[in-house]
Amino acid sequence: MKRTSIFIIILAITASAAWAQAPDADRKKCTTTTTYIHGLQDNFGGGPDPTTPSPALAAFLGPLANPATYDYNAPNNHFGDSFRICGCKTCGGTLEVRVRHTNPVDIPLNDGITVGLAPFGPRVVSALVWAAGDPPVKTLTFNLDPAKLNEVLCAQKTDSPWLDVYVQDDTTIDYIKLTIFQP
Ligand SMILES: [Ca+2]
Ligand SMILES: [Ca+2]
Ligand SMILES: [Ca+2]
Repeated sequence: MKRTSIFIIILAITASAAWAQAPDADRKKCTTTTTYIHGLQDNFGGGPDPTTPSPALAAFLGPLANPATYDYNAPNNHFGDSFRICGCKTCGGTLEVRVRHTNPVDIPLNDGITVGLAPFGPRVVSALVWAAGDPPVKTLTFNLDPAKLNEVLCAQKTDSPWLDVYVQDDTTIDYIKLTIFQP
């Protein structure tokens, strides 16, 4: 199945909830909101949705067993996908990830999500995916700190830096929606 890659640029005055959380000074500097959606929003169905890892993430995932696409159901997997950002300077952003326990379930409570550039020195996000008592399907949302985001993106010294997302190892990803605020 073909990947869905929706690329929307909105000159944003209208505010999302995430936008409303940006500091006032940053909000004035950034008038462009870009949303990237990878993976079909198909509720984990319809077969696997492919990923497009950056060269650095592909090298990181290479030695790991059981690489995962979107909607990949088996436990003990390593999921990675990358987003190519237009320009390195941002006022922050948000990351939305639809997740589900794999079937069969294994040990999702120790699963982690990491956002940065493989092999993940500076990190924009480093967190557990699941908390005790969570339902087996949920949507994660992270606010992306602009200083950490700029550190990872601008260090690449390119107009099209990568942002890598890595999740392991008993979680299935339906889709990832990345929103970036820029001047
Ligand atoms: Ca699918
Ligand atoms: Ca696990
Ligand atoms: Ca999907």
